[in-house]
Amino acid sequence: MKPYALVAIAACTLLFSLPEIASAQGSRGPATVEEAATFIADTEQGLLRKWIDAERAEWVRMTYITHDTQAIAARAYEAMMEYVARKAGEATRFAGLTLPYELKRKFHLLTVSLSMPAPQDAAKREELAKIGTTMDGIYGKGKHCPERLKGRCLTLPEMYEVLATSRDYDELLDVWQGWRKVSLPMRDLFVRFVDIVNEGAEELGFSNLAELWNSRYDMDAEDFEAETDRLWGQVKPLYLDLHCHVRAKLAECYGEDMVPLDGPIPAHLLGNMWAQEWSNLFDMLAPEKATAIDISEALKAKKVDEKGMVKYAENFFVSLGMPPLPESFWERSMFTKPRDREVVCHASAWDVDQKDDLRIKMCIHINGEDFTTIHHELGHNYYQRAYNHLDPLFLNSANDGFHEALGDLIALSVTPSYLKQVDLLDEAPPGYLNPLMKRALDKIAFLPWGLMVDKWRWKVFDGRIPADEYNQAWWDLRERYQGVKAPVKRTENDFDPGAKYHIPANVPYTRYFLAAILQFQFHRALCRQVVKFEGPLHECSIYGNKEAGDRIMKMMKMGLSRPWPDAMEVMTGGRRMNADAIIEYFKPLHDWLKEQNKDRQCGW
Ligand code: X8Z
Ligand code: ZN
Repeated sequence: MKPYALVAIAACTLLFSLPEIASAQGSRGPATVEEAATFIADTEQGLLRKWIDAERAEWVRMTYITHDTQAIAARAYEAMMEYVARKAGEATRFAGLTLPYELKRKFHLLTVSLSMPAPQDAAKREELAKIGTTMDGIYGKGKHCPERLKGRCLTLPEMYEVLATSRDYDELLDVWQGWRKVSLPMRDLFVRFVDIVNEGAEELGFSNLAELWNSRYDMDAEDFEAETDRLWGQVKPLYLDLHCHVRAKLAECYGEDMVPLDGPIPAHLLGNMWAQEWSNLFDMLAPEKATAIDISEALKAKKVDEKGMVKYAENFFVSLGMPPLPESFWERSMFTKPRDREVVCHASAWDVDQKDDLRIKMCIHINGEDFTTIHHELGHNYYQRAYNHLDPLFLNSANDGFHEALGDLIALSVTPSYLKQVDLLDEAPPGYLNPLMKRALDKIAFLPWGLMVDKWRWKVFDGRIPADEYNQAWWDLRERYQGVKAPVKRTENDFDPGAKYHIPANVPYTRYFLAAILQFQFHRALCRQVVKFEGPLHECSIYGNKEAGDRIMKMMKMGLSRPWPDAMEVMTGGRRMNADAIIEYFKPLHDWLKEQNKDRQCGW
């Protein structure tokens, strides 16, 4: 998803707390429900036009970063921000009217539609749009030029590779530190960014941007925040046991002086630039000696290229009864990093005309990680296409976690037996602990990170973290939630949050935390209720099950038209987010981890 996608959500609660710019008894006489309906219909049409213009400009910018494409994209986005701010102001004329449900919901969605709302002041709006594209451009163009390479520079995907494969402490440290130099020039921009977006949010009736973001979940912002804590509380014991075991193994590899057994883990040793997913450490953590599944090897052995990988993912959706992707998808997508220009490699999925102009933008590498990410991105595309018949303000998922969960749900069905079915494996190796460990290293390791990124931003936006404590507060949260620490001293001259894409790109992050929980709820419901699979959840694959596909389609087609618990009910029969499915999924591994940890001192 892109930073500005019309991620809205939620019903009613905030509609009538809009600022009283004009009252229902304005100069044109008392507002009526009919007028409100016409106003929203017109606004939606205008919004759609601005949105498509901005999408197109963004596509060009992200696939060809230059001074001019940045300026063009900033202009298009500015126009959209101007439109939303103006229309939200005008909408207050209808405050106080008793409106039919759909209409009431649309008024609310309009106010929360932008993740980056601008104030009505034109100069500030222009400044904000420019800051947005500048920060994103700095990230996209970022490189690290280590001395040892004598003038050759590493791109972020090349640094991923080092972090994934090297076990040399100093080499890892070099790329970890090197990448964090890229975000230094963002710091002042970000401080200003926070001021301006908060002003934009305030003009829409929110106390700050965090409140606007968290008002998209069909409940009060405060209740939503408490909900995320509740979910974290459910999964924390599992995370602590995984952390404990991984730390012990890292200590065996690097020595206890480098990885003390009672403290947080140095963040550069976990196989990933942000220590957010740890499956690249699998070789040191495989519980069973039997050969582990290596999708990278299988893809290479079968000579599957980048497009071929996307074809595998498409085939999965087709097996569920969904139509193939349109021809234009194959023509317009960006699958590999162009050699002759700067692009934003961070993967994203698009529906440029909000109908059928589906695309992905990725710098695909032939490996298992990108194989999963492709499923993730196509999940966005299939979701976008499923709700494309709805009115513009409903063109989104039930909440943003649903959008992020969909493709991951499909990837959960990429089991050893599925890989055998599609000829990517000759034989599924025996044992269940290896595939579970591999998955836990991604899904369970991710949870505290998925939560803390926005814990930091919520506090930044509401002022609890002042600008001169940005970096310290970031590391406090990383240590508290993830149990990781910076390997070298950090100061307020650094801006480590900016080294993660979603901060400069201003993409809310809690969606991924929710998705990590939701995808298992969806998977369990489909496996138990539709596939009627009675074995362990990690062995279930919905591949080829059209009834499962129908249920997913039914949920996706609802888009954002109903509160998310309705969509949840369609998918699972229940109405709450709950971590019991992810806990059940990993129970066999958790039991094994507890056994491994029984003589260890866990925690930090
Ligand atoms: O940003 C993404 C997707 C695009 S929505 C590739 N993800 C998060 C990340 O990379 O940090 C997927 C997992 C979490
Ligand atoms: Zn995504």
